[in-house]
Amino acid sequence: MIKLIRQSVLPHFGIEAQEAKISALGNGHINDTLLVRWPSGELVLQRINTQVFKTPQALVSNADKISHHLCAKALQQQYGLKVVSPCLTQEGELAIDLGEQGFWRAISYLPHSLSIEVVKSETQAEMAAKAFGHFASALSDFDATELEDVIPQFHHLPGRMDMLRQAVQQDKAKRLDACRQWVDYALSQQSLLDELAEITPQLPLRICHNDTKINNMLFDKRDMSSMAIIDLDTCMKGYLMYDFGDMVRTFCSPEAEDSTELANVSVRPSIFAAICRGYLSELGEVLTEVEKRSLWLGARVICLMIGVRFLTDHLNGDVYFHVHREGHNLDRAANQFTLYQSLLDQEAQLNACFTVV
Ligand code: GN1
Ligand code: MG
Repeated sequence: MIKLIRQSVLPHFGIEAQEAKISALGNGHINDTLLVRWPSGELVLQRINTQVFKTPQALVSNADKISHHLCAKALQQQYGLKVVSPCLTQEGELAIDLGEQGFWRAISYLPHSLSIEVVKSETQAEMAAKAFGHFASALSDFDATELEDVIPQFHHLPGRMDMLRQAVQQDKAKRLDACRQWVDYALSQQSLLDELAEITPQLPLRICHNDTKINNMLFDKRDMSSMAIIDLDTCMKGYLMYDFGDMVRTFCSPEAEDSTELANVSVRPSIFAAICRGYLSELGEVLTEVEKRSLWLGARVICLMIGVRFLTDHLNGDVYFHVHREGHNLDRAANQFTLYQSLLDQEAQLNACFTVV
């Protein structure tokens, strides 16, 4: 891949291939992300996974529109974070389509930035939730119809449950027997679908980030202040309860998403409370009453749904998420179902956090 980048990608950005140092960046499960450094600059290069993002041109165009909007807000002193912007090719394009050899795009690299994988303190959680809330608030006046749905029905639990049922039926990788217990667990959570069907029609569609993982918020490593929200790949219209839910999912556990130390996987209530404080400090005035009530549901749906997605991919033979070991997707699913169960077990205590805010 490095040879291909040097020969066919870097020249489009006017970068002298021999002078460039290329290294892997981040922990994405879908795209390949690299940091390219050369004597007079640096950028982030990505090969978009076109099996997952079937309209990559829409993805780069969406991200471009969002970064324009945020830059305009920043100029009016209404957006206080840094913005990651696309780096155009020498031909003035947002991406390079090399067909079989990939769809490539570049974005600016933010010096002094730091991402974390596990939240260590309430302060980190509150700051990150505030940053994601600030991002959503800055996009609240953006015309949602301008963005294409890069992945239709992305956060759609009924559809994800159907995909799991189909994977079970096909059992393509012959792994069903060994994970039947988790399949039964996931399918037994049907009642969540009824709750969802009742509340969803009452919610406004807004521009959402749709991947508010802790490692998609950058800190400034010089003083650990909030720096930027990154990974605009799945920014599209949706329900903010899911952005809240993905923060709960990725901030609250003391273990990484794929840890097999299931005894340690649980929701830390103090971190949950910090997310509520941070997110609502930015969005308290923007959200409707029903939206506020939907946040608890969003947390449960997101945790269950990602478990369902990992389990489905395990049954299908690991064709969607990158895996780094045998059974990786099953480990992730078991971890996320455990986290989901911990949410259910602490319902009363966690729900009380909303009334304190
Ligand atoms: C994927 O590739 P990454 O890490 O940005 C996935 C998210 C999941 C996440 C799980 C397009 O995001 O939906 O929540 O993995 N992105 C896509 O960690 O499916
Ligand atoms: Mg992402």
